[in-house]
Amino acid sequence: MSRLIVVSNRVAPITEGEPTAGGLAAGVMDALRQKGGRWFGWSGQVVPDMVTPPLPVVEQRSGSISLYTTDLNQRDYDTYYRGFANGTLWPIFHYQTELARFDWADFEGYRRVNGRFAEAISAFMTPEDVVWVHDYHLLCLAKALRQRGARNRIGLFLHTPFPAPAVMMNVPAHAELLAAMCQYDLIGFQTESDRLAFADYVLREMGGEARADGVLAVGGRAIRTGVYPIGVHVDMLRAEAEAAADSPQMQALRASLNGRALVMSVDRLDYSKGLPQRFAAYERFLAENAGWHRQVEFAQIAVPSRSDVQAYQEIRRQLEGEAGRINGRFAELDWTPLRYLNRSFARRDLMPLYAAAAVGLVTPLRDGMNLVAKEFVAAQDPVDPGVLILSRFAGAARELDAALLVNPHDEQAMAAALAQALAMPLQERRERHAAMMAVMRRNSLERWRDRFENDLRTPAALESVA
Ligand code: ADQ
Repeated sequence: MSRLIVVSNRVAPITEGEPTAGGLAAGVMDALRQKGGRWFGWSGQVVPDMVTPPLPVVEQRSGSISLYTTDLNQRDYDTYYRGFANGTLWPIFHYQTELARFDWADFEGYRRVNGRFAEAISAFMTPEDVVWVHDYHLLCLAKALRQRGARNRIGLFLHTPFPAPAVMMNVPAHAELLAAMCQYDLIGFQTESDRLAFADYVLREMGGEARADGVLAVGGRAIRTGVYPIGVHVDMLRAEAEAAADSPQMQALRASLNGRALVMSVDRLDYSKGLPQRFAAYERFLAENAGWHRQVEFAQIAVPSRSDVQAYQEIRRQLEGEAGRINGRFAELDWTPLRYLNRSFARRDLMPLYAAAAVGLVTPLRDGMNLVAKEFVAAQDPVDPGVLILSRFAGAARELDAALLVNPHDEQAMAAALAQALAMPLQERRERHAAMMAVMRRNSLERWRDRFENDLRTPAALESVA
């Protein structure tokens, strides 16, 4: 079978003997390990502009896998990563049009870096290789590879949502961007509504045609589209939760909770995750349910990310203010209702925390999938499971419909869901948990990876487009 080349903005570090942390990294690493392959991406390092491209590509080997990384210079980082990818596409793809900024110079930088990646990949790619590209940073990569003569099968998996055409069209470069996406052979989405939004654009704005099996014909090309909800390693997560259930950290937590119910949230600190709305809902819950005072604590773990993008600095300030205000309003000398932690946790410490929580509060305004929701369910003890409150606007809500589904803009409904979750009888908790586990076992991480890879290797015939 032909070799697999994976391309993503960042490459996960290989940590010998340790399972890889996040969903994307774990799924990709497994795929590469099984068949051998290569993974290309940015090293995470930014070098001064006087270091001029092409920047060197560093190869690191681990068994059958080769990792290739390259640095970015400051100008490329500012325009491609901070500018167009995270200042324009991320907010637009999450329907936050007010937060999106656009500058043609950023788009130019985005195209340039996609071109540089293509240049570097061309140096080791053979005509038989199959290329699996990840996420919104690299929408123009297939086009850049084709401009360099590549006729390989190239697929894109989009981890984020894809917005409705009317929202996408806020980006002045939308036509060029979508035309570039149509140079992929396969585009995978987390949910059917993301896939339909993309198809809608291709049909209405580009004069494409759709076939029942998800193939789109446009500009003389056949593009396969499909839905591949990303999953988690359910059994491994539960094992991790059990293994550390009595760690010193967990003993300390239990002692400090002193029998109070724990409500848990874990996110990257991102405006798409709905944290201000969540804090407001918790405040309302406390205001309306005096009986729960001293009986409950809400722990929000939020790891700072993209902190050099202005919108991220603003949301961080806002949350610090809100956390202080809510505690100021309700706290007692022996009770802190909201614990706000601005740091990352190792996964082996996170899973027992999830398991110890009575409620997982996962309420993004928009999310491609949201793996925290799946990790929370997987980590629970099936005999006495916690309750998941989940935003309807997370991709995960399609599968995890046995959660308490909420609209994150509906403060009243979220406060009511908290009260319902905290009081939910054991039998109902077990039933909801079992239903969610059954779906997650079906849509495993292996299945996500295998289905995408198989479809990528299977060409879609243009002739049969009706
Ligand atoms: P993210 O937006 O990063 O991912 P998510 O799916 O929740 O969101 O994945 C985050 C991962 O990081 C999880 O594995 C979680 O455990 C971990 N994590 C988050 N906060 C943490 C913290 N404070 N400390 C330690 N670990 C933390 C993007 C898309 C999602 C999509 C994924 C995968 O935005 O919608 O689900 O890719 O496709």
